[in-house]
Amino acid sequence: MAIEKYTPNIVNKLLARFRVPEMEYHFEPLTQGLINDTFLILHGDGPLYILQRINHTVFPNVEGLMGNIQNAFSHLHSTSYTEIELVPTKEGRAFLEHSEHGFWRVMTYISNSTAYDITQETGVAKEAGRIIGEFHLLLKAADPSKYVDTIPDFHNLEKRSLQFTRALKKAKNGKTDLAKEAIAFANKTLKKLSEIPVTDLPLRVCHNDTKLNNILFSKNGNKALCLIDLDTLMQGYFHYDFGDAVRTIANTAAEDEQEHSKITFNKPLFEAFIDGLALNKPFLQQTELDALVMGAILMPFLHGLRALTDFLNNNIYYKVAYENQNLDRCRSLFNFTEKVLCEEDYMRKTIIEKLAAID
Ligand code: GN1
Ligand code: MG
Repeated sequence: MAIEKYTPNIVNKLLARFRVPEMEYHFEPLTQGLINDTFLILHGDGPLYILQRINHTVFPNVEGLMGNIQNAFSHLHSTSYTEIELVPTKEGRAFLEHSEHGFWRVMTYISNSTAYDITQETGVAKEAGRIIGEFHLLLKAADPSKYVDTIPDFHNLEKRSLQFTRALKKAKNGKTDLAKEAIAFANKTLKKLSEIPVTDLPLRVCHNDTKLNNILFSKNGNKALCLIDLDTLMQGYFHYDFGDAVRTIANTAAEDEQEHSKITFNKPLFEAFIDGLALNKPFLQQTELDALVMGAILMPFLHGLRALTDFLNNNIYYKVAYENQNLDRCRSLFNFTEKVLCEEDYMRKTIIEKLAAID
């Protein structure tokens, strides 16, 4: 159901099923996410918790998903990484399964924190790189095979391509006409990407959704604190996390920006991001370094392709604010992909300069 349907009464009743002190709470819906329903829980002026309904259609294995998060939390201890805690239900479980309202969890809110959808600040970009590096460094010890696939083939281009082709076959002419240019770009880029050989990459526990607004920063001082939204935490390759970060850090426009002249590949932000990553580089192997440029192309393209597929499927996956929003997202993401494609040599050079010199 739409997020507005959760009345204060329902939210309070759900919250009361968790081990939180009994007092007066009020809440604010947080509407940035496209999948889950999220509420900030406050007491007076102070935000204390995040209460979230896990979208069970998108994430059928909630038990496995929560197990992944608990497992990862056991590795994410460091003085330079802020820990988020899961608040258990009164029965001691990591999540609540409610007969009417579905699956819910509660996490502690990190006080004086903030997140950015986009940034112009190289300091923010550098910190984003540092914290993603730290996240991977800490999870280096984790065994990927112990993590369930919360969404199988999430970043598998071949599977995403099949879903796209299927949607294309079923879509009405009006839709395919409107998306004509995007469809042509999708076909051309799918061919190009399938020709790039990628071999011998180590499987890691990845976040798989490392867009900038999934990084918490301190409100004053712009220190990156930690990564949030760990639903897609599962096996993956490092270039997924790299590419998804680049798509939202080196691009200073919104994901669904309709004015394409505002979409740019910003070199100072890209370089700052790599500088931050370099602070924690010991976890990266040569084959992974070699795949980074491909990751920076793959991820915006893959997201654009998914948005296009959902547009053709009549918006069955992502929340949309208006009918053609998925097409706008796709066009914007494809436009950024084109701009990234022009910077292949520059990215390769920068990566070698800043990351490859093992000292
Ligand atoms: C979805 O709901 P949110 O914003 O956390 C999507 C991500 C995309 C994002 C669009 C499970 O995440 O892959 O990056 O929308 N998550 C899933 O930016 O599909
Ligand atoms: Mg997410």
